[in-house]
Amino acid sequence: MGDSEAQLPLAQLAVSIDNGAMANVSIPPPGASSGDELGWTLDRHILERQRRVQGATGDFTGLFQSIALAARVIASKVQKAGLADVLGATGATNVQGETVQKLDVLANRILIRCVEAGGHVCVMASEENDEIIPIPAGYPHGKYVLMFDPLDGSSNIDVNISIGTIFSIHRRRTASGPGTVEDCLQRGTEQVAAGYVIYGSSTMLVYTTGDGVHGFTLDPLVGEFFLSHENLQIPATSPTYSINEGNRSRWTPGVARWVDTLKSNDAPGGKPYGLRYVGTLVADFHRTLLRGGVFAYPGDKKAPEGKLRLLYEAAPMAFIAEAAGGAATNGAGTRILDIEPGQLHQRVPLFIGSRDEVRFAEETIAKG
Ligand code: FBP
Repeated sequence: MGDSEAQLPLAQLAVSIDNGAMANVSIPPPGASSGDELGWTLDRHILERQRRVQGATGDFTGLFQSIALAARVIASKVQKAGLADVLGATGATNVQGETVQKLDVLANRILIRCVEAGGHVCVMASEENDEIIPIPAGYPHGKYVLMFDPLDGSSNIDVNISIGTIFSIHRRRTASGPGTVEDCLQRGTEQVAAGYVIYGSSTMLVYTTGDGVHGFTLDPLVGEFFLSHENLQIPATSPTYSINEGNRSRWTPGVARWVDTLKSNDAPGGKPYGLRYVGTLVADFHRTLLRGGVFAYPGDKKAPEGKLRLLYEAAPMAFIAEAAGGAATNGAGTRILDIEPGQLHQRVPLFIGSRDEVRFAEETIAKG
């Protein structure tokens, strides 16, 4: 997929995704209710998109249905985590050097199992797997690449605070057969779609294909996601910042100056900002998407590249933020979506949220 295509509005991107032809298609206008008591299910929303794309193969729809199934299964495990033996650590450490939680492993297995046999992907990659995840022998290789953080916010699992799943979908680069790491190492601009699931007071799935960000809430009784937040837009400004202040001693002078400014009357708007920090990227980003503000996990003296992973944390969130009118950078003038990945699990500093708040961060930090 060339750069120019990555910037195409959804209608044309969807066509080019499925058959490379260009055609004008229309998606239900914002706010258009289904007009009946059912509302828009996630399935119907994706099918509407497919139905209106000439020559669509249904591959993208099939992949999305597998991801949504995995989200429902993981949600059912999370909701009764305290009753089932899924809390606590496994005792193992992952490629990131982090203690692996039982729910990390379970969520990882559920996602792989839900997607591997559908014939929609040629390869997968996960925060929990050192190497790429091949499609099992005997199963077809599809045209998409799926990368994910199966359980985001691991440190909050055992204390019943919101956690999530993050996913990123690309088109394969290699021609056919088993996918390779080359299919995974693509810039964020090349994403076909990205999304996350938040397991909180309710379970929501939020996704974009680059043109419009939509949120669906799971009705556990029906077992289906229903459209509840259509065409989400991040407010351009909002006096809320989100950062782990516990890392302050390791921050660069620029980052310290930025946070100190936000906590003073020199902050934009002349009043100190409010601090909100859950410690789960999905939850901190979801709040920022709905209410505005800025979330940051900067690089610091101990970890110059920060903590968050580019391919399955920062890039998918950046794709969503930009589709919602927001911004996402590394805090030093580089758009997250423009960063060329070199390794599967590479980290990147992340500043994400309201356009003007991210810009203010950049400008203040640059003063050093
Ligand atoms: P994982 O839980 O998937 O490893 O993600 C990392 C993460 O938990 C993010 O969700 C969150 O933003 C960050 O780390 C919190 O880090 P810290 O505890 O250092 O503030």
